Amino acid sequence: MRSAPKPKKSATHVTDQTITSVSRESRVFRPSAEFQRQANLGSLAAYKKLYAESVNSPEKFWKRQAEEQLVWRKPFKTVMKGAMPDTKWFVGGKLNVAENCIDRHLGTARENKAAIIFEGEPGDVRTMTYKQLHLHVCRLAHVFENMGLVAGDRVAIYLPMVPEAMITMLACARIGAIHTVVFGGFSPEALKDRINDCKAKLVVTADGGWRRGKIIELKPNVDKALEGTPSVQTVLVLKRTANPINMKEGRDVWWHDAWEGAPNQHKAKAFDSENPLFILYTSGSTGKPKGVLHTSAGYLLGAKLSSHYVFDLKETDRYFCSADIGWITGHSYVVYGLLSNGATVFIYEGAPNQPEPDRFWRMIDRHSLTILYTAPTAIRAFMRWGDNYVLRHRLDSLRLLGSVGEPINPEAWMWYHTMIGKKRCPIVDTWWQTETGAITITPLPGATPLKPGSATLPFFGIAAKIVDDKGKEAPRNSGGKLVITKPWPSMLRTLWGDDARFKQAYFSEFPGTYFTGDGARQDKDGYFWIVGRIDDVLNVSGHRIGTAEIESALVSHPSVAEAAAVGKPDDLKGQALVVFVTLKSGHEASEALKESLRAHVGKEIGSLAKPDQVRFAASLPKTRSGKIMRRILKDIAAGTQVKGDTSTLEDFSVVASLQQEE
Ligand code: 6R9
Repeated sequence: MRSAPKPKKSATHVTDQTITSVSRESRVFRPSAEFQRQANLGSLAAYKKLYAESVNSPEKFWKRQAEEQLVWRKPFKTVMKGAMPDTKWFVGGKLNVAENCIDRHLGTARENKAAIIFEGEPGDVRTMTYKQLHLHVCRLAHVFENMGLVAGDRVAIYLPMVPEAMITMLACARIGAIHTVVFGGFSPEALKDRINDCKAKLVVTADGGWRRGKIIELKPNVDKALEGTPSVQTVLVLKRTANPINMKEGRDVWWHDAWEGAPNQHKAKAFDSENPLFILYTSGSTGKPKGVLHTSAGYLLGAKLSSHYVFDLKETDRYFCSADIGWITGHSYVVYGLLSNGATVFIYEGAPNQPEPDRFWRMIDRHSLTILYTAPTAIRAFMRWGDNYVLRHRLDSLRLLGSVGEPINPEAWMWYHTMIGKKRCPIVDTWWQTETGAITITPLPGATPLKPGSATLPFFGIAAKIVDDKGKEAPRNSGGKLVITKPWPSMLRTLWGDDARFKQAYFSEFPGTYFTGDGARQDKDGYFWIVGRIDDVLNVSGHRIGTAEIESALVSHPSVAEAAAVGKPDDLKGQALVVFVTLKSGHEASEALKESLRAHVGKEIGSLAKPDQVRFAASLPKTRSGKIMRRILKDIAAGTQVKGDTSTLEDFSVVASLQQEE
């Protein structure tokens, strides 16, 4: 294993720069009395009291929450055991996660309530009640068992955003199989790597999904990936588009065939609190994506409790989260957190501008949706498409808005607040990560005064701090590294198959403390202002992309000698991806080669990782020990003056020649 590099010096200076631009923001928006009156938590004092208990007496706090929020088959004996990072939660307890999301609502007033409302891109709508969802999940659980799947087996899910994606996750949970959802935009190569890393036995996919009026060819991608995946025995294929596909005899099975005759009641087994629930791959600063492992009770409790408080869930809500289930937001805030609370979840299959850029607003009015949770990159796209698309619609069913994935710039916040929320809806800017499992720093909408651009205050149980490079708490208003000093129930347990990398990546910088990889500052009121990644991870349109993954994809191209990937500030995407490439001798720089390199990265990783800009260079700036100085390339990409210490640069003329190009 390669060890994670120490965060670069550049981090601090980027941090400082961005801090000045957001530190001018001084507007405060208090919750309205009307919202407060109906809120699940209606005052800042109430938040402070519960928060203090949650961090000062975590065992007492989490015991009560776990008993109240979850349905246990066997009560736990010990709330938490062992120090971070090896803390075990709710030891001795047994439960079934799917039962906690579905069966608990049966026989109650929720039984015939809509669990899922689905709108396909072509406009088809399906509603599924909790009772119907139960029948579907039970049948699929039988299908899985008939295929010979047992608890602990891995299942890769490569599906469009359709109810069956949620059903598949829940059927895995029901039988104790570990799911790993791979976003449909990832390439066959990326899918293959993930399947091989966790040795999945089953792949669940579809004959396609709709996106921008076209069919996403999921099955051909699976066929290609499976040329190199010896662990896979079966592929279950859902018919969604009736797109012609090849079915491989003895391996591929249609969902509707397997389903035929499967009983619609299924007796769920109870599993230990720490039974693995899912693996989700996410980019790190070195090497291949990391298989973040989440377990059952702690994860579910974090997702459920945060959904209740952050989205202020009420029985009558109709909640829309625009994230795909391929990301952690889709896991915690489409599936587990919402269904365990018995909420109605709206999901949409396609693109936000299909057939026109008002699709979201049309759906909000059509289905009377009350909560919208989306990403700043989407909000900035809506702004760019123009107010007229919004003003055509009433949007009067909305009562709460959320943002996730990257820092939201105050301008986008204000637009979201005025144009979408009509100044009536609080905005919850939720900071969290694949690794934290659940929302970690966030306003509670009936309690927390909002400041545009700030994720505000820590959620219950989260001991968040800003520290300097030595781990000492940073003074208010000075930038530093965001860490969490105490364990919390929904934190990741390890990286699949690589516990050493888990400890190295998150706990080596400050032993005993979780390092988030983000830079941030806390203002005089203790509010957190997140700046962004300070490691070699980029955030392009809210998606995490490791520079190491991009670089290794580029150097696998026959023309490329060396490559360096950096982010460049971008009005729409947050960060745009710029790559600097040196060529092997005998290879000529050309526009056609740029295109072929972009396509190559798309093929290796997926189109979400295609560079926005490819720049050819004679050589790359390096330290005397041979390390590429990415912070210099960052300045060059942004077109700003090269700042910071350049004394370790091996050859300064490289910088001058790079600045001249392009
Ligand atoms: C949930 C999710 C995590 C990284 C995280 C940070 C950035 C997420 C944010 C935010 C500022 C917010 N991030 N939410 N930055 N404000 N509200 O996005 O998980 O894909 O693992 O990304 O995203 O940099 O470290 P994940």
